[in-house]
Amino acid sequence: MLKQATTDIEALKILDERLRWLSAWTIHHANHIRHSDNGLKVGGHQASCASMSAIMAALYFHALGPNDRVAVKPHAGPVLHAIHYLLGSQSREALEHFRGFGGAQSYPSRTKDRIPVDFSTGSVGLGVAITLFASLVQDYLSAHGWLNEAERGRFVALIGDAELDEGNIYEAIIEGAKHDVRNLWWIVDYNRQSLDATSADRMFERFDEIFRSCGWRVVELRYGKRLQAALDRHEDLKTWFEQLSNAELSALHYQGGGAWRARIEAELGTKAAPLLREHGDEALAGLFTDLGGHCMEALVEAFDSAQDDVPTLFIAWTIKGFGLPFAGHKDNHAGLMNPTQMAALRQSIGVREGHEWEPLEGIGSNALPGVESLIERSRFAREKRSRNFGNVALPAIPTPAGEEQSTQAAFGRILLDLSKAGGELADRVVTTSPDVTVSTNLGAWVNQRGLFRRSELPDVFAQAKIASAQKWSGGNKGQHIELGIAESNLFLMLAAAGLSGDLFGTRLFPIGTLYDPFIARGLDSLNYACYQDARFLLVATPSGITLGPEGGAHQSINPPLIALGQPGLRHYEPAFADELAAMMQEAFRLIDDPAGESTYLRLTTRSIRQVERENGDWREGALSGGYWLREPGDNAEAAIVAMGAVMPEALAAWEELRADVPGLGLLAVTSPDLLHRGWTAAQAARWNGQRDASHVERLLSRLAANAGLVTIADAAPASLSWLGGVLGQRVAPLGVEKFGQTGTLADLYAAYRLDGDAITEAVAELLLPA
Ligand SMILES: Cc1ncc(C[n+]2csc(CCOP(=O)(O)OP(=O)(O)O)c2C)c(N)n1
Ligand SMILES: [Mg+2]
Repeated sequence: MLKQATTDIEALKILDERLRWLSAWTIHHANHIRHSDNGLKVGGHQASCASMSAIMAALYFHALGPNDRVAVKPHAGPVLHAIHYLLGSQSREALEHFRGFGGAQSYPSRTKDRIPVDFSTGSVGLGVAITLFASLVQDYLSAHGWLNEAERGRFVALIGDAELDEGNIYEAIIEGAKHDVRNLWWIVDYNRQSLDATSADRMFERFDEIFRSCGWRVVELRYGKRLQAALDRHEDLKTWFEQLSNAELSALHYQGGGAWRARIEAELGTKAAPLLREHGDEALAGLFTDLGGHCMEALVEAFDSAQDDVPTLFIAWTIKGFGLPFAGHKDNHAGLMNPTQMAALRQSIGVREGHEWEPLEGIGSNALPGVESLIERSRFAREKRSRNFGNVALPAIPTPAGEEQSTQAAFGRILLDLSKAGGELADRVVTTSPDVTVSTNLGAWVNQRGLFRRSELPDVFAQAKIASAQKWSGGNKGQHIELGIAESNLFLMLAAAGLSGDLFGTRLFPIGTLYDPFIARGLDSLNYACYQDARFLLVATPSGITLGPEGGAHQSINPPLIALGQPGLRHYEPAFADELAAMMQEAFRLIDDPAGESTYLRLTTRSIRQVERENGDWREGALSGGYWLREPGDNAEAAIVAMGAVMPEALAAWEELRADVPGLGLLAVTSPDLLHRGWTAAQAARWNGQRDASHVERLLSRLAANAGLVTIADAAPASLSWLGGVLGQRVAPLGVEKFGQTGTLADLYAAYRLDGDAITEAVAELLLPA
């Protein structure tokens, strides 16, 4: 945007006030005016909004360009809605339904809000860090020729000061430093208060050191212009002011001018007499609340002087609840103004009763044209973008050859073959891994496609002719983003790359790999990625006690249950390489389909004999969650239901038992997640008059009504035991319920009851009369 004339500062100040009013009013309306039929508190954060209104006015009506993307601190959501209300992209109706069904969401949501939300926020820390990875994705797209210089932007995070306690932020800046990340503005609303209390003084001194050592510029916006001038004139006052603790400052802001005066008189005596003489109580309070984050001149100047691409942390001093009656009070986080206080605020800014929603109500005719033209100029920048789906031709994914294969090795082969075959999909795949690229079988792909680096990174070992299977040189055409061991970063990287179609108009096909147990380390970030509807393929391998000698610390147990409860993520667990190929093809389709989702593949290093197929009938069932690997007889009394790595045990047991148990079937489950979803969806649909049975109901209805199911998976048995509830059949669940340990597969399968004997015993248990 063009530099603003000085008169715009006045318009920006009016907009700041307007945002503070509209955000407070939106929250007030939801809590005090909208009809409530259950007395449930609606809530909202007037104080957290008030401390950011100036910063956000300066950004959205001055500093942001059309390609810039912003993650807004969750509790300032109403300010973002107010901005879009002024811009004309938010409706009064949505604001009137703030925190109500179908209304503006409490925290900015990409998927549920009608305004363009660049990044959803809510779980503090994650919105901050995703901007860093989005910037990395922007560099990736530029380097690959998918983004013009004119389409590049800056990534802005608006951060609460207490939010800086979240460790994921530091994991992100360490990773960012390795990748020479740029075009970031992180703006801290340093209001010295968290949810519970005022925040610790000691730590804040250190944040700038931490950021600087990661290559950031730190700009501290302590004082507004007026306060700065006053402190410059009174050296003693400045020294005194700067030694106030967070709690003392907040308390004084709350108490107001009289308290400032009494305290200064008591502690500085005659040294401050001239200043006290010049200022009445109200003026004194006004002077000390003129902090950097509330001073439009200071904000505009700071933003205007950071126009290069160096990542910049702005620490803007603010007051929580600025301009509101509970400003500075330590308990104000969820504080709500009462109707009398709201009326006083309304009057103070010249809004007539009954005209509260009018965007520019009460703005004098002198100022109005300036305000209107500023809004007009800012509008173009904030349109909602199309999400860019369906533009990539997706080839069939062939099954790798081999009578014996593990799903993990097959995954590596499939990617290698895809790379060799070339084509648009192969070019759009971007892989990433937190230091387990080699051990998750991505090495061959990386040998082919290279590491992504903005500047050329020679492979020193290769140049020195030291033999190695991994030939990893880096450059700006590379397609693998190597991350340090921080699983939260992996998921944020996948989130950002999985939003590339939305953010940049070019869809990528991100694939991330990690060990299955370490999903838990980044779980909130994974949930965050799914919450925003980012699209990616997550490959978790190895998994389960099938990992044998690696022992209990690396053997995963519960991820299938995590996946069962995770919206936006489809779990597939193949036993055979052909299933895996079909699932990967489906995962790519789901990435590029508006109604799709992300996919989680749980794989293993166990090499098993592949099955012979008579035809391709299994495929549709495998993609829907399961299929009969060995067909049951009509009204069979029992079936073995198995998933993933333990399929050889299930097949062997089936062979052994089939003579004794006529009609015994073997059901291969490929996705408990999909089976469960289909089951509940069919139940819900029946209430709408639809009679279609779900896939799992059709599969299980092949068996007798009182049939017994022996379920088995190298995972928590609850992953499959619920199948008994579908048609009321009996279940003997086998699986892993205790931490694993080292051992051979035979040792462990026997000890944890995942072997043929366990299956045989469980079948007998179900069939023998009690
Ligand atoms: C991961 C996570 N933990 C806890 C919360 C609950 N919570 C919401 S806001 C907040 C304190 C925020 O303080 P600060 O970041 O300083 O924001 P502000 O003062 O601007 O409201 C907490 C603990 C959350 N939203 N996310
Ligand atoms: Mg705070």
